[in-house]
Amino acid sequence: MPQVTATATWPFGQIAVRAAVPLLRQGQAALDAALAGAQAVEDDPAVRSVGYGGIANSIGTVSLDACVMDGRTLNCGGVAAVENVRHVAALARRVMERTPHILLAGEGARLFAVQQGFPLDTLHTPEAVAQWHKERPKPPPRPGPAQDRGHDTVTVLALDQKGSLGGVCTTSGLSYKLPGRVGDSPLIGAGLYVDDAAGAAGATGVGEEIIRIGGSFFVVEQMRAGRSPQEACELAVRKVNSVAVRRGVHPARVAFLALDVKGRLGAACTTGTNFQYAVNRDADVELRKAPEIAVNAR
Ligand code: SD4
Repeated sequence: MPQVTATATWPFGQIAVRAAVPLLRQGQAALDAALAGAQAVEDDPAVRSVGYGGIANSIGTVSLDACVMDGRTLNCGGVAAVENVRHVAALARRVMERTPHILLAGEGARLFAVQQGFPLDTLHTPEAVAQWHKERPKPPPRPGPAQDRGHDTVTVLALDQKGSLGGVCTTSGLSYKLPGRVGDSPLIGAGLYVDDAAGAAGATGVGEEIIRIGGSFFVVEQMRAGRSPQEACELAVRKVNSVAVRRGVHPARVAFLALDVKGRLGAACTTGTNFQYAVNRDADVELRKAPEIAVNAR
């Protein structure tokens, strides 16, 4: 029986791993456990970049993106730019299970949430509103590279007792983004990709740079080609770096996290990203720091 594994992005990923691992140990499927982990972070008002208490866009609206993917079947679902729904990862799963589609956006996604019995909620906390007023950029965003003014997605990857993988990604996205902006996080292949035949990968950071290289799919395809999760993440960061140099916007802030069916982990980030991720170890959860790959690294 494989050793169950749960890993999640950033220090608040510890909340997700703590919620996911007991479920994996009980024999639950990887996707169920990853979703429970992601939801625990969505519910935490102290996490200012996911779910309830997320930082708002440029006009003060909290707009969430999420997706889920099941490595057994490649079934997947996502929701983008959704307002007033706290559990957007669970909503993404409903898209996967109860519609013929993969991605619902904006008002349609919110309507679907209501039809599915999700409560409509305010996602603002007094603390997040105060932070928004204090830090919001003046004047509003202009054309050019996406600005890194604060973000942090939780991506949870899990390996269950049957040796299957599942992944979930959920975020309020880049702070102060333009209304309607959608990042990598709800896009299958960008913010998340999971295939039992190759591995699971998730991304965090400036979504525009992740989408541009098809980030998570790229990582999984490197594993399919025989590379370790660590090698695969490093190659993806090198690719981001080379594109960022070509576009004159380096260093782009991006990180990747990967897990394969043997339970091997990989993680890497661009310089200055200071990416950490949580993983279960014995009875506890450990926080690890990913290597930073410099722009000119060979
Ligand atoms: C986005 N990738 O919306 C997300 C933001 C984020 O770590 O991860 N941050 O672009």
